[in-house]
Amino acid sequence: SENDAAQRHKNRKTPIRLEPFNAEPPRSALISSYVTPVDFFYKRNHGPIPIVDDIEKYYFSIRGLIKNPKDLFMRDIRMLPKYNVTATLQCAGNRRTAMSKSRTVKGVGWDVAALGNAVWGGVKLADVLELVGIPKQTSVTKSGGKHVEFVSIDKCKEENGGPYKASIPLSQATDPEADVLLAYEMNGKLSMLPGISNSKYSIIMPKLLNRDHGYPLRVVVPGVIGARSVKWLDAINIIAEECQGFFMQKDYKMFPPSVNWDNINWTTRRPLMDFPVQCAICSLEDMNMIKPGKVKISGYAVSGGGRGIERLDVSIDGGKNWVEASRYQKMGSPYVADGLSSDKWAWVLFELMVDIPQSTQIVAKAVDSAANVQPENVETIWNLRGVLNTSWHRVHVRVGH
Ligand code: MTE
Ligand code: MO
Repeated sequence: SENDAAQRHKNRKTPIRLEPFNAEPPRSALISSYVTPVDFFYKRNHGPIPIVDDIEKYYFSIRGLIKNPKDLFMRDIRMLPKYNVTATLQCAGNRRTAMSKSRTVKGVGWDVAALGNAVWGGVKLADVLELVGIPKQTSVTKSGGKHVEFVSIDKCKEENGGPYKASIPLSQATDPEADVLLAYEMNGKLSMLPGISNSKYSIIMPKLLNRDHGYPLRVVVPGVIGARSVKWLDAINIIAEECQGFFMQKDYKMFPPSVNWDNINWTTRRPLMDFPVQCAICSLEDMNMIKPGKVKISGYAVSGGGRGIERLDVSIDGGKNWVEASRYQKMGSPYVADGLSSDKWAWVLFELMVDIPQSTQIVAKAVDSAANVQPENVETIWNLRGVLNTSWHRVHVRVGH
C-alpha cells in the first residue's frame, strides 16, 4: 500500500524516490542567459538516478557487429580530441501541458521549459567508433542501415527493470559533422558573472557532468529529441537495425489525432528523431496582468537537424498582424542562420518591445532555415502521447489601470 511504501521510504538512510526525478525551471529563467546554467536545466529521468562513485573503475563496452569488441575507460576517452559543442537539448514532451488543454494526453506535464542550451564537452562518437575499426563518413542519408545502440546504467519500469536505451543510425554516429558526443562536461567554459563585463570577475562554471545529467558519461545527439541522448552510458552496441527498446518502439512516436489507446498500432510509425521548429515566449506567463504601455516579449526559438532560425514573428493581436523580433545567440553579435557564424545546434533567443494599450493575446511563431513553419493550432498536431507540441505559442495579457 501507499502507507507501507511511505514507511519503507522513511526507514531508509538514503532517501529514495518512489517516482523518477523530473524538474523544469520557471520559463523566465530560460531567457536570462544563452547558456542555461545547470541548476536551471530541465531534468528528465525514467528511473532512479544511478551513482557511479569510482570514476577510475568506470568503463563502457562496445560490442555487436564488430570484429574486436572493446572496453573503454575514462582514461581512454580523455586521450581522444576534446570538443565543446553548444547544443539545445529538448524533451519531445516540451509544451505537453498545453496540448492536454485541448484534449487530455498521457505523459509528464511540461510547460515550455523542458529544454535547455548547454556547452557539452566530450569526444566525438565518430572518433570512438574509429577505435573499434568503424571508419568515419559524411552521411548523405540518415535512415536505413545499421544502428548504434546506447545502453544505460539506470533501470526503469518501462523496460521491465532493464536499462534505458535508444539508438541512432550508424551513418549519423560516424559522421564527424553530426557532432554526436560522448560528453563528460557540461557548461565547463569560462563565463562572465551576469552584469559584470570585467574579465577579472569571470568564473569557471561547474565542469564535470553532474549526476542528474549523466555523470560520468552521456550521449548528446544534437538536433534530435532528448530521449536519444542516453545518460550514464554503460554499453554501445552496433546492431543490424534500430534498437527494439520501449522508448524507441512503444513511446516517442507521433500519431495522427485520430489514433487513440484502443486503436494504436505502434509498428506503423517511426521513432522520432530530429525535432521540428519550435518557439516560446518566456517573458510572460500564460495569463498576465499588466499596466498599459511598453512590454518586452522575449523567448527562445530552435529547430532540429542543425537548421537555424530564419525568422521570428510576434503578433500582439492574436495572430492577425505580425512584427519580426530580433534574434541573438551571443549578446552584441548579429545572428545569421548559416551554421558558420552561428551555433547550428543551439537555440536563438529573441526580443521585441511592443506597446500594449489593451487586453489581448500575444503570439509567437518561428521559421527555420529550411522555411519550415509552426502549425497555427494544437488540434491539428494533437497526439495521444502529447509529443512535439510546436503550435504557435500564445499568451494572454489583461491590461489594468
Ligand atoms: N538516459 C537515461 N539513461 N535515462 C533516462 O531516463 N531520459 C531521456 C534522455 N536520456 C533518460 C536518458 C530523456 S526523455 C530526455 S528528454 C533527456 O535524457 C533529458 O536529459 P536531462 O535530464 O539531462 O535534461
Ligand atoms: Mo524526454
